[in-house]
Amino acid sequence: MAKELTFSIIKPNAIKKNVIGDIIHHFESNGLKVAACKMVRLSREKCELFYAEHRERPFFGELVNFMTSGPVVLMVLSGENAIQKNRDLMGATDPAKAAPGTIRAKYGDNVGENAVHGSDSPQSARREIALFFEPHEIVNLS
Ligand code: 3AN
Repeated sequence: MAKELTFSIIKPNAIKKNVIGDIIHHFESNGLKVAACKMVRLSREKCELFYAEHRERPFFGELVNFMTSGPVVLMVLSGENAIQKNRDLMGATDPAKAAPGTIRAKYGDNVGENAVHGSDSPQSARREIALFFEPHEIVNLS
């Protein structure tokens, strides 16, 4: 399996819990490396663009309100099978259904405020990374 890049967000509820370090530790201790990282407050425009595929869903407004309610940490993670590995470490979308020990089981509050985002496919990873990072901001880790 070749090295992959994936996109990760630590969401506002996790930032409030002061667990950025523990979440990054989940990644680093499971073979993923942080190839880019920044803390920002998302604009509504950028957030709506990011979640464009969910625009028609009933929870869209609530999701954008939450994701713009405080700072988030945006990261590019690098490693073997990084997209699936990150999703395994996050756990199910609904924290109540997430396997014990996963990031969402530990720090998710509900299906909306679920602590972390991770790309779900190589196409999404490419799109999401390009939305937030310039190529020169991503470290080439070997
Ligand atoms: P995942 O993030 O696990 O790939 P998606 O793509 O189904 O899950 O949903 C994207 C985001 O939309 C989720 N991370 C979550 O924050 C939010 N979301 C999904 N379903 C709901 C829901 N029923 N109510 C509120 N927010 C939701």
